[in-house]
Amino acid sequence: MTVAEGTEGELPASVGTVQAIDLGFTSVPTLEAGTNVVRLSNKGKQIHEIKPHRLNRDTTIEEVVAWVKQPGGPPPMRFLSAVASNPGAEATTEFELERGSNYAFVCVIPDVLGDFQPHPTKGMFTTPFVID
Ligand SMILES: [Cu+2]
Repeated sequence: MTVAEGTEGELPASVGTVQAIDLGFTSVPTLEAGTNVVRLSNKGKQIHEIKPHRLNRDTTIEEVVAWVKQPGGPPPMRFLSAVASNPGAEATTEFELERGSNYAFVCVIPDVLGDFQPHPTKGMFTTPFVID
């Protein structure tokens, strides 16, 4: 698809920005229970995404990464939304967070500049966080 003309729009207002690099996240805003709009800023050289995941109770990020690498059985998490962005670009995604639940941002894009393994296997996830 080629967009030949039109006016540039603005992204929706966000509570903050998650910055993506090759291959990790360098900043995550403070989030609260309820609706959150978060901006993804891709400073890497390949496409990245933010997928906020709600982790099942007592699930570790290592279990999430293992499941992404080789899915089998019920997933230990549920993703809430997703948005991807090309290098140098930005995008937003909106999702709901619940008090007391455990979350992490994960990018499951394959490493197209490397061995095509999903990015979480290279460390592209955030430390899980609980919403107070
Ligand atoms: Cu990525």
